[in-house]
Amino acid sequence: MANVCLDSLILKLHDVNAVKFGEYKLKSGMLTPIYIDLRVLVSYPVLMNQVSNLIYQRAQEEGLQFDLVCGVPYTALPLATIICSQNELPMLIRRKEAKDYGTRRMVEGSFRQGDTCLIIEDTVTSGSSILETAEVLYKEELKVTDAIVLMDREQGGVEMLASKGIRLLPIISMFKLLNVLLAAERIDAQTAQKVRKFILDNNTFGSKEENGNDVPATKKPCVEKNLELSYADRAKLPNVHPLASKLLNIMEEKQSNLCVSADVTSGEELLQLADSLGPKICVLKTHVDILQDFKPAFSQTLQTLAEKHNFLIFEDRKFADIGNTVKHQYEGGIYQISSWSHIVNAHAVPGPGVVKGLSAVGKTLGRGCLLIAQMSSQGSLATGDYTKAALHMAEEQSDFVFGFICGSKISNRPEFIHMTPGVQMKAGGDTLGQQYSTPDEVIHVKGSDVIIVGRGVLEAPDRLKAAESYRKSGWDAYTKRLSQSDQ
Ligand code: 5BU
Repeated sequence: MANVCLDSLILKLHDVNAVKFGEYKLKSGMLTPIYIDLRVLVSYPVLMNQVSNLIYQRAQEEGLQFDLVCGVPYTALPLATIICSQNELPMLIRRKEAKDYGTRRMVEGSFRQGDTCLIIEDTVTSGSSILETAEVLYKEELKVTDAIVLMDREQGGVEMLASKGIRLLPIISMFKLLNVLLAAERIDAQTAQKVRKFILDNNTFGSKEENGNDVPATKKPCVEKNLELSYADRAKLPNVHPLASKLLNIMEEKQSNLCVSADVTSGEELLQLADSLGPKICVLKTHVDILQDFKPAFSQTLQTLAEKHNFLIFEDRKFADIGNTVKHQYEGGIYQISSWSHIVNAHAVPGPGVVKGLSAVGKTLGRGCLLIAQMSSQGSLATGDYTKAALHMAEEQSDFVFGFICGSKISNRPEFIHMTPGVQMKAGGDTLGQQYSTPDEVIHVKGSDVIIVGRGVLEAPDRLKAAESYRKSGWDAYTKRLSQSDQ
């Protein structure tokens, strides 16, 4: 999505008083220095179309798969209508109250059990309105995996919904809005700062007034704030897994949250990559079973390079069998993965036994495991309840599981590390279902900790230069996230 286009949209929203600054008293009695009221959009058809196009464009860029669209009543309802009408998509209407006559349906429109519904929203504070709508849809046995919002107040909605298995994709963040209005001299620096502070100090659990307006209902301490601890502070947490602590310290020291996925088929090339990119990365990820020439000496040299450049090795083996089998797969065979890879990952599908089996081998060696809670591939089944189950499994076995492979932050426990594959400088995908987000989206918007980049680096004309630019983008996104939570 072109920034220019977003910038001009933000200015237009300001023009039509959809964004107001001053002192506004909310229904709760709380005073707010910013008021967002997107209900006025219905009076500006050109703007309505523009916003609807942006929302649909976002769904396409993300390669979202869905059968139906539902707007959160009322403000997002006409937006969903335009999107569905222009793109010939079936829509659902969620009733706020069941009719007291006739069918008593809470959801109007035709659908089949198991259909996936994309939710559209105008403004998100805590995410509770989206969740409320999702819960009505769940009762009808519909699936909800993604939601798109025009304006994110950045008060915890993305994280709250992620913890419920819904990925929220914001188009305009509050901080972006402030920056654009400040640059255009629509507001002064003092106002921008005041609003930033208000937003960060108030983890408002947005409730929708009957008229559909987004309001902070109660003031709660900013629970999201402690999630914005620095990597170094998280490394010192009492419950942190020793390997997570080591990784967080490496990240801080090398100013790198970049994991390069060294998906090459020659052992020699992989070792060369490890040596040349070593200074730029915190983790080197391997798929040892794609090497044509694996020899035990390979893993020894790789370990030496990991020590030399201070990075961790992550064999992306994706264990997915019963405990007894994964124990053998991890320890034995040709690769003897447990002897050289600091980190491995596992699917949650077999249940807790898979972690128990891996832990029986790896725990005494100081190894750790990431559970695959979500995947970057299109149509992945690791969503919703599955993601929640993986989260629960990790919490139950946090002496060996220290984090997740996921698309966005799914746990509020700062000792868990979130690592995200499917990253390139430009959002998009490949022809085999891979889907890409940008480093900024992954780290700053979605709250993950580590970007995993394969072809973005491997297919670049100069791999070292590409690794440096991913390192910098990932690190800048992290410092941006931190500085916003500090203000
Ligand atoms: P890419 O070249 O950046 O698309 O490579 C991504 C790597 O991450 C590749 O090794 C995949 O096997 C790995 N991966 C992924 O892309 N998506 C996932 O959900 C998981 C792993 Br789990």
